[in-house]
Amino acid sequence: MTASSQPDWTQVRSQFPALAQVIHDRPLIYFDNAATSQKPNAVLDVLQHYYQCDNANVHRGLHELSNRATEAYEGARKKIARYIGAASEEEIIFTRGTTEAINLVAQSWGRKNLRAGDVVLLTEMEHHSNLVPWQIVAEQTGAILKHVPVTDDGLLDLDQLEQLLTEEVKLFSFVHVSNSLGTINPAKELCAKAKAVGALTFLDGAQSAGHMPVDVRDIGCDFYALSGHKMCGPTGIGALWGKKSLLDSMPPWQGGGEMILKVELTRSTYKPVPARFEAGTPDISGAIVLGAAVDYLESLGRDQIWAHDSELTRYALDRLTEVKGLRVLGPPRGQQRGALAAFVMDSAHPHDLVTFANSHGLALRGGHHCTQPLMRRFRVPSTSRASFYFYNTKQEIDAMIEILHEANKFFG
Ligand code: C6P
Repeated sequence: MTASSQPDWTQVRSQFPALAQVIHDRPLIYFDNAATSQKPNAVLDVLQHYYQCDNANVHRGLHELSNRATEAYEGARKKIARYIGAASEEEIIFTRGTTEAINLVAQSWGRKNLRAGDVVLLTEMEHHSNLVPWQIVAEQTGAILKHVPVTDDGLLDLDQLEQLLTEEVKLFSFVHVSNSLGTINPAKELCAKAKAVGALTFLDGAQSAGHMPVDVRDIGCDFYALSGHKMCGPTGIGALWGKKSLLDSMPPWQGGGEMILKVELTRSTYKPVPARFEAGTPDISGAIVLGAAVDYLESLGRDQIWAHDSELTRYALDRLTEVKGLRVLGPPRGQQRGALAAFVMDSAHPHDLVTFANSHGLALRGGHHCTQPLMRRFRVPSTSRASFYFYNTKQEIDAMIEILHEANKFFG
């Protein structure tokens, strides 16, 4: 495969056993990829191999299995570092996912550095996992939370951002790709603006890491978080990336085995990063399998995945205009957006629509998508969301459009 050529997507799809199912007498159409992606055989095989052959605790044993597990676990850290353009694998901390990565920084960096009156700047389009951890640390420290508003087109209001980015802002934490609107925020530009007032930046990469090329050093952020399960890896594993100098300056947020140098009855000293932030037995198999998912995505090509996802999304947005009474939230057609379309339909409540879709073998997500303030901003209780990945097809989108026409008839 050359840099510009595309993989054989039909063949790629055949590597995902979960997609070959029949649901309610129809072939499964899995359009809930923003919630979690399906897993290819190449990834599932690594999970099975690990437990069949290499299962042992890491960093502790001097026996063969432990050495193998440790090598594979630390190897996965290297793969993730390379995947997002980190300067070194020491900058990668394994977490349960994006949520835990944000909580780690809020409780470690936040509790150490935030003082009463300091501002943590967020946006109205954040997932709850980039709102609630800051609410908790704001209560603990007296820091103030401010939010960049969202325009009717689902974009960040950059004029307002200029007003909000004052020297009181110590951290600007924002989502790279919105899970509810599909908006792609101009991360590099926003990080440069934040840096100009001396603020650190945290980029929530839950919806970007698996879909588009990401280079954290080029973007210029200070922290980046990802969730393995949204990028062909397992649930329960993700990663926090942070600049080494910052991570070095941060205290541990959880204590236990493996993160210490020396323990006395009343005090302890801690290992350097990343071990300092990985207390207890980690999700060893999860990390190793996430490494396999990264290998898999790289074998397809990051640019190729992004081009294909974008093509599917453009096609879906065009075809959704044919459905009567349907309104898509987020950036207007023609603007680049993440691989999803969230919409409301005049004829049916999102929960009824998603239930109807399920009875036709179509997996959509209905709800507030953990962005309640954003739903309030757009005056909708919830939306239906179709989210795509590289193994989806235009034929599946055509089938979704037919199901939505049928839903219009059914709900009248
Ligand atoms: N969004 C969705 O269906 P975790 O749960 O830690 O893996 O990811 C949290 C998270 C953080 N930020 C963004 C932008 C996200 O989309 C998510 C997860 C899922 O949209 C589940 S609510």
